[in-house]
Amino acid sequence: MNGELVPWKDAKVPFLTHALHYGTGVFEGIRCFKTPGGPAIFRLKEHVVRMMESAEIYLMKMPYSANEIIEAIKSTVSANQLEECYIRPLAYYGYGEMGLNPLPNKVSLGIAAWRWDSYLGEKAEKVGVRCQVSSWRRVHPSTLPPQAKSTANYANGGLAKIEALKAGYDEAILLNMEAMVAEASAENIFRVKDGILSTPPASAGVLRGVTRDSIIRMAADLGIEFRRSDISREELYTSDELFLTGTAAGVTPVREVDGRMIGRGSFPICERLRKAYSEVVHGREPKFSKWLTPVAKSVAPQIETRTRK
Ligand code: PPE
Repeated sequence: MNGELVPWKDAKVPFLTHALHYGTGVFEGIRCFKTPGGPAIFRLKEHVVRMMESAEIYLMKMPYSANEIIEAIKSTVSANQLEECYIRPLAYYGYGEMGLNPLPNKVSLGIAAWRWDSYLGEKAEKVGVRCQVSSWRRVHPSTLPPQAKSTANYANGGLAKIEALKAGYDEAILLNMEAMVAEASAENIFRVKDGILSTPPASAGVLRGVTRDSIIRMAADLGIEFRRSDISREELYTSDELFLTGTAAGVTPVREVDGRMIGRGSFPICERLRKAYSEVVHGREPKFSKWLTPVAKSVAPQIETRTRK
């Protein structure tokens, strides 16, 4: 929290924290994986760069440099002595002045790390998830910038997620204001048709996913033909395969959309990419080893005894 390692129970914020009231925070979701060389963080730099850009979009002055945040993330993981974990850095306007203008408030930065194994359910990556096309549209660039990973955007994804869960589905797919597919509530989406892989361009109002980018590069490496192109709602239904990608969710096939089975219910290209992704993140594919940042074994446990005033 703001440059100090503090025990989990002391990582508290005041009730009048600006971001809590007005959604004025930007964040990242990053994962650390177990590799033969010890724990390693996947595409750390890319995540931190995206966070800096999210802040820039909102004119938020980051209190630390990208390199300082990278170092802080590494020491948070190693202090928690976690071999595999999810990492959540959040920069937010803190307690200062209420009212819509966030600029008078100090920007704070916290980083948490914890074990977060399954996101869309235990069996999701193997058997696939059931999705609903949401009645909520993805935020439009004229209302909220979709490419900023801001806490505010998640009120939109949250509404879609609630609607999907209440209707008995696992996840929501949001269309943009042009009625083209944007993304799921917390994942990008890929389609396979006649052996060709595609995903909507950033201009469709999607977050530029780090997993999405990794899959695109890995598909090229595997010789899978790829196009960045808009996907219509009807093209969801006529896909041979659909799958979701995200840091939390990994690479997860979609079994059904709106109660319709996708393709023949098997997902060979998704499975190939899912396995390749697993090899890469676990440090078993030297070609992409530059994507992994090793974490020193441990600088803990002094955080157990330190409290913050
Ligand atoms: N779109 C959205 C809206 C999104 O939130 C995510 C990640 C992605 C796409 C995929 O981006 P990337 O992780 O860089 O491949 N969602 C994060 C938050 C999930 C949460 O519940 O919190 C994540 O997966 O970490």
